[in-house]
Amino acid sequence: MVKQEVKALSGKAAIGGPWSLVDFNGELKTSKDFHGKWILVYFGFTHCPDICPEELEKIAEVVDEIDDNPNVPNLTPLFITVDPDRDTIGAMKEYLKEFSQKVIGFTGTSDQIDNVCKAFRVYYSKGPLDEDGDYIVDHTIITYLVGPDGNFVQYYGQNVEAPEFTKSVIEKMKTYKPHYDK
Ligand SMILES: [Cu+2]
Repeated sequence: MVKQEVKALSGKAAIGGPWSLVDFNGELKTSKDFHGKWILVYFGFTHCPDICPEELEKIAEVVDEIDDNPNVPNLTPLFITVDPDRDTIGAMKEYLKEFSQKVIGFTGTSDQIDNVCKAFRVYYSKGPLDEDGDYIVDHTIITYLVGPDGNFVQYYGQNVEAPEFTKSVIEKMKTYKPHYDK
């Protein structure tokens, strides 16, 4: 992530907001369905060669640590695809079970994906097709922590390792004050 993006993210303007997507069981879900829960939101795609697998492993580790901690609430991880053409609900389900039974996969129409990416200020761009018709999708690598009121709390970049990440989530949970003003 470039410096400017970090700056933008730490600004006052809201990150996140309402969204509606289709989960990997084929059910239409909205951000409201997760009110009352702590969630992690990560954007990626199942054909991602190395970054998404690494980030998903990290997320799975953080979530297990949090869920094992009796002093804090549980954490629900969401994986939202930036490649809805290839990431069907079946493909998402097959892929995500390799990492954790807890991660919920989301796909949707291009408009739905566009909207949620804009809300979280996630950038994504489909690359050129190679000779096999394969392509990669360049995308922002950030995991967002969203509180039970549905508001964004904190973001974690690729450089944040699982122990530091876990520690921060615990701290955010313990010092949390909800804002039910939406
Ligand atoms: Cu990726």
